[in-house]
Amino acid sequence: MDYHKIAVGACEKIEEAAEQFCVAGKPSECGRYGNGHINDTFLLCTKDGEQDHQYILQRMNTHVFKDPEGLMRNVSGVTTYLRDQIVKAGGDAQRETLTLVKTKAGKDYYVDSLGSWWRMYLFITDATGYDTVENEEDFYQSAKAFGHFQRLLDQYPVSLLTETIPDFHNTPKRFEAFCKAVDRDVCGRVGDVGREIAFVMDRKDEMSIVVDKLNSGEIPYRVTHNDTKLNNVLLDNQSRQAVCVIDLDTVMPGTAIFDFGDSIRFGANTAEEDEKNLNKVSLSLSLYEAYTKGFLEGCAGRLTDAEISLLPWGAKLMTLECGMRFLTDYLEGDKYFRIHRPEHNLDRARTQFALVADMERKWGEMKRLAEKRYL
Ligand code: ADP
Ligand code: GN1
Ligand code: MG
Repeated sequence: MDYHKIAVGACEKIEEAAEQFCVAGKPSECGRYGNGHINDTFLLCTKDGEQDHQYILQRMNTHVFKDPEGLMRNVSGVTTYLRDQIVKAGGDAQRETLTLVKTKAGKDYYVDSLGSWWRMYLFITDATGYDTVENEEDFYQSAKAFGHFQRLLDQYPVSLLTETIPDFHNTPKRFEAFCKAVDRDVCGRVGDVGREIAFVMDRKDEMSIVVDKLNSGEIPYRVTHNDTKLNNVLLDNQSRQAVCVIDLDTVMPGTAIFDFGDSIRFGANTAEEDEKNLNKVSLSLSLYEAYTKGFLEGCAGRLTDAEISLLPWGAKLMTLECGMRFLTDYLEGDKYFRIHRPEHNLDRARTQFALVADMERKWGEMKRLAEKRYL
């Protein structure tokens, strides 16, 4: 088994970890996989005689997720519940939801000798998570899948869910954390980002627009995904239909408006999340419309009028919030999001703010398209 192909440092104990799980046959290959910003993800291939098998092995990020045990309880509870529903609907549960692979000790995770937490999923074959939208139809399919995901969890008992990251999408609290990072300026970077800081400050009165409505009960808390990036849904390689919503670490009570908004932030941007040339950044209204249609279809009439009218705010606030989070991380020394170059988080923050500015220019149209009745 060739483990030295694997980047060292982050995952010294990968071999030890891989051996703990109940896989078919013997490991034959293992390498980094995907483009997530949080966990260390590996594709593990095994050989059982002539038969090849594939698994996703992940070292969980316990700096980000401080209660990994509660998180794994969530993932196990949610995937078991989804599996039942998929089976009842005559679907293929091994493809349409994540399946945890148990350890030889019968657990859902393994803590290695250095204290890192590991888990394993069956690899969903013949499907891809895209980092950019290749066509409108794909984006529409992803929207249907995220809407449908939320509908499937409509009756999931909220009391079973741990809040894996408290105040994850509490935009005013994210703003407070941002202000604190600016005040403390631990890396001495504030001087270089005056324009970006001013951009955020100019919008401080908007931060609580959605959270206030949740708190007042004008819009409902629902069991939501909370990280609805395009690469967190896998599309079938042949049919290009959505197969499975993945990355369930942030399934928690939240608002449908933010699940909608985070997808727009990532997928309806005409540029990549870390594009340096800001002239390439804009909101594609046709992608926005395709996603709105698919999401409302996936939710199958469950969204209230109040939620539908706030969808544009979901898009704007998720983009602003994510920009603040990237900039906060930049100011604090890049401790949260994985970066691949020195100013990566700053570049990411700038694209988010450029996208917010374009949404402001297109606000009237965004509102009109959200209110259009698609169902
Ligand atoms: P992160 O939290 O770091 O984003 P993810 O759980 O989203 O981690 O996994 C990273 C990537 O690995 C995904 O974007 C996807 O491409 C791939 N992936 C994760 N789980 C599976 C799976 N069960 N089958 C196939 N690919 C997967
Ligand atoms: C992270 O894990 P990943 O790469 O799907 C982050 C999201 C951000 C996103 C920005 C747990 O998502 O909240 O919107 O990066 N996930 C967590 O790309 O913080
Ligand atoms: Mg992910």
